[in-house]
Amino acid sequence: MGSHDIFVRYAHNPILTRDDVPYQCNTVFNAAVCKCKEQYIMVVRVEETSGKSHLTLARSQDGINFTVDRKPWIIPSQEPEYEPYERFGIEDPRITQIGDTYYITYVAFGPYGPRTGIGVTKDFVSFKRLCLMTESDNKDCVLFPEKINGLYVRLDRPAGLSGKRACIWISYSPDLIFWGRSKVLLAPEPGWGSSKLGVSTPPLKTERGWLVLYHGVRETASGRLYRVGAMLLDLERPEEIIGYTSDFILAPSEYYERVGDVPNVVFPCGFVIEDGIMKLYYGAADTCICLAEAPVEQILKACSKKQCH
Ligand code: BMA
Repeated sequence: MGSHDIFVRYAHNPILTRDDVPYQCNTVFNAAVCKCKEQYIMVVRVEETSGKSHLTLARSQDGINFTVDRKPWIIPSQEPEYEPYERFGIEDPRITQIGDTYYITYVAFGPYGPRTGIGVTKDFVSFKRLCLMTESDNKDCVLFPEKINGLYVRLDRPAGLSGKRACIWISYSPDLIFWGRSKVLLAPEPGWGSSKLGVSTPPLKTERGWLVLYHGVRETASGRLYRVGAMLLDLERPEEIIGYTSDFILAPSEYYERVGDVPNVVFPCGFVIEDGIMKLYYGAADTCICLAEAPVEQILKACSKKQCH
């Protein structure tokens, strides 16, 4: 079995398209997911026909058939603290559950560039913003599901050299507001993710370490290719990579991943784990939402490459 065969796609992908949204929009993609009170909850990025995005909720009993809310959930804020930074939209959410609280990180997009916002919900009804936790040109931010050595931990992706060779970084915080001890975790290497990297899904705690899926971008003569790899981080010292995948583990190959508003993109933002299986939800070609499954054990096994310093 090659590492690109680890994930098995749901036979009737895509599971969500704009036709499932009860109001006018251009596309749905890049959705975060979790389970809350036995329901699957998806926080979906909806791109409006204006070109701006907001987040809306979709709910399901089986993780496959989702019903989308009749109106948007998280829209750009009008509060002076946020308005200039969310003016162009809200994109690419990730969910991290800590206790009974769901933390949602999202890309706030505005005239000064993309940055990361974070807010909380307990019921997927109300949503309270906590802060904008990165400066601009920093996105793909995920929060660890517990404090490590007394500190919150996040992974993110500052743009790097004008967006070229952008790396995944790690930072720590006592309160989710003030962040520091930032350092590079993983940098692009020649190969499938040679141009830039970014974290895809929030860290999953396993006996062997924190399992994190990330995307690798390769610039080609006909545009960017977005593919997915995985890395395993030390439980106590998450800035240490135990191993990562030498090959991608998910890549555009199906028609719905190859053709759309942005072709050749698979972009996961969340998963649900059931009986040792990762149900991975991903945006395809920036146009629809798909599902693929893989045994967590197989993904862990594929994280065998050692980092050379
Ligand atoms: C990234 C983000 C994602 C998008 C991807 C492919 O930079 O903007 O939202 O899915 O590009 O277009």
